[in-house]
Amino acid sequence: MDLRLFLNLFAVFLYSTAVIAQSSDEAARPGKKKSVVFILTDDQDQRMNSLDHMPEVQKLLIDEGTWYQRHYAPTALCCPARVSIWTGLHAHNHKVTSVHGKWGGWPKILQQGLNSKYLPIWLRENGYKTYYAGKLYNGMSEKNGVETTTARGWTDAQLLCGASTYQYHDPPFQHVNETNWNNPHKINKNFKGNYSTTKVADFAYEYLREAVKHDDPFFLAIAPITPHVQVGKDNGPPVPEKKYKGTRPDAQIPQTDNFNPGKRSGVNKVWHLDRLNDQKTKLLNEHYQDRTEALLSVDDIVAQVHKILKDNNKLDDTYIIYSSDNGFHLGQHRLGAGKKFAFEEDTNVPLIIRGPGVPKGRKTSIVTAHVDLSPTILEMAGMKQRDDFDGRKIPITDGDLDQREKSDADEYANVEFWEGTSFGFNTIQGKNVTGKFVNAYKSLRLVGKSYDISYIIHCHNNAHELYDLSNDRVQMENLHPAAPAPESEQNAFESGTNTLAGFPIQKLLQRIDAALLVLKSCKGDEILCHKPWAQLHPQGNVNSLRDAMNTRWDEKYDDLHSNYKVGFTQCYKNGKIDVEAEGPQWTKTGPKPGNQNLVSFTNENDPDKWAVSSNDTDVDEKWTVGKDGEEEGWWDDWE
Ligand SMILES: *[C@@H]1O[C@H](CO)[C@@H](O)[C@H](O)[C@H]1NC(C)=O
Ligand SMILES: *[C@@H]1O[C@H](CO)[C@@H](O)[C@H](O)[C@H]1NC(C)=O
Ligand SMILES: *[C@@H]1O[C@H](CO)[C@@H](O)[C@H](O)[C@H]1NC(C)=O
Ligand SMILES: *[C@@H]1O[C@H](CO)[C@@H](O)[C@H](O)[C@H]1NC(C)=O
Ligand SMILES: [Ca+2]
Repeated sequence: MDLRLFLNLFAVFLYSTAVIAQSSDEAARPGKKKSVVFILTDDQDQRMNSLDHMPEVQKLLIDEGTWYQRHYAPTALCCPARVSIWTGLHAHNHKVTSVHGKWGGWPKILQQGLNSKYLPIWLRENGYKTYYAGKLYNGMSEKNGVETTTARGWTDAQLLCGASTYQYHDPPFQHVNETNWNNPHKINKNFKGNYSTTKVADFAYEYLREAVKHDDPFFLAIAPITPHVQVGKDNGPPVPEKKYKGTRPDAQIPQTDNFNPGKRSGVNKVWHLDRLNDQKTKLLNEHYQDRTEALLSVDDIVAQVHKILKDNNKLDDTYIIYSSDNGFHLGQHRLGAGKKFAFEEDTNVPLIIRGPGVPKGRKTSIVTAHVDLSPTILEMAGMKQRDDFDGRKIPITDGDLDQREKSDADEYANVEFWEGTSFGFNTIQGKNVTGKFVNAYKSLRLVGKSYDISYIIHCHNNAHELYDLSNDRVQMENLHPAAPAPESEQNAFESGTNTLAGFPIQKLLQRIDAALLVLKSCKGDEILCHKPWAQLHPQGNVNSLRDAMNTRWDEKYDDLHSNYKVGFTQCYKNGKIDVEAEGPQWTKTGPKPGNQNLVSFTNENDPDKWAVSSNDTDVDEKWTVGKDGEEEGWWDDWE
């Protein structure tokens, strides 16, 4: 199988917000060092309703805390997403774009200096005890030198490391503590007979029981591989714990309009996919059941963590955060099992927070993203924000949530992706699809008072997607003027849908393209990732899409758009960040011309031609399958 990597640019999510001082409730005031337990699952969806099948999450977190229903993974892939979580940086700034090779995984993290610039290091400086149990990053294997240099910053950690990280039985851990970051223990492969999720849980409970004995504040991360597919040997869906196997025979992929739809959707290869046959949808549904059953072991963790905190009178003093590194799709848009797309299934992930001052049973639709988690945890620890953070603290009190919800100017999430993707589960015109394809893109989620928009620009063919999620929650109708259409039919725009939320689509596109231009280049305090309009209108009189749509700005955006379009001049199938190939950039002083000779859009109906029509080969790419088994694909797009 062709293992060259693609760059997937997942849109980074940003939101512009009015500069309103956040009212700090007691619980969140700097100076109070609260403890935090962070439960991070791997590839858990929100859009396929996985949380509905987790009764303890419902009872102890959703009913007792706040559910952030529009929380996004800025890059829908384990390693880039996790680095964004732990550093507060978008992938275009931390530069870890892949799970392996030259572009991602452990070696890249070390090379970028990120092992000494992430959350546990900062928390320790503030007197925290820091603990980790489970999978931290990808590629923490012997091959990549993890036995000499491992993760810093943990008081004590049991990290899933090495070739069998994604095996549900006999999990391998590396024991790390504060004295051995530079000469850690070897990976212990002898947890024979143990089930990965319960072993992670066991280590975590040990840490928690130790931590609650002391007055020191603590941070504990619990990161099982659940419900990631099993990789290495017996590749396939996640393996539920024995006691849960077969207990959820009725769990079913939600039958949304985008589930194996009769009509085509998306762009490029996705547009060309054949509808899945019954045998394949049955496999996907079995996969869904395995995910559901595997997640019950995580549900147990939620219950036990809650119990330990409660028994030790720490519940009122400790936040519990629950999230997943990226989402997952199973059959939506005719895709197989996987992630990496800008579709909501892949990018919109669970985030629930409970703890001191956090409203109970509240559901909020404010847009938040993984880059916001480290800022939020620093706030919980009573620490100052860092200048280079791309994210910002999430409101966790009624007052702050009200304020953010009221603001019309708080609307962005930016998703980006480098790398490629495969379609091994699919056929096109009856033929199996082999190989990996360019899947680099930039995308924007934009949510305001009366609009809910998703906008995606792919490298391949310069294809654009534009969805009105208020009417089309599952992204079936591409409203872009150049959207593909079935032969001899017109696309939605051509057949008369030329407004979105009342805005003329042509004018809307100029504005959101400009916002994305800013966001794809945003950086810490220099170019705020949540205030694109402030860059575009330094006079300060435009704070939202609605403001920017005012006809008085038509000429400005006509002009800007004719000179600076978001796009790519060359596509890569791997994680290479080639700024020169990423079109114009935004800088502190305004737009910077890039090569405008963008890969041109062709609505190519011949899939064979289509597959080779852009220059999608990176000649540098010599990467081959790793020995640690992490890279071996399973059916479609499992990484
Ligand atoms: C760290 O691990 C080593 C090796 O087991 C052990 O000797 C040492 O006591 C541990 N240090 C702490 C602080 O737990
Ligand atoms: C791990 O396996 C050992 C040996 O079979 C067993 O004694 C122990 O209870 C298991 N631990 C967990 C958490 O399953
Ligand atoms: C296509 O893929 C299916 C499923 O993996 C396989 O059974 C079949 O043999 C393949 N067909 C060809 C022509 O390779
Ligand atoms: C494709 O890329 C190769 C290698 O970089 C380059 O030599 C070639 O000119 C490119 N072709 C096109 C059509 O851009
Ligand atoms: Ca993942």
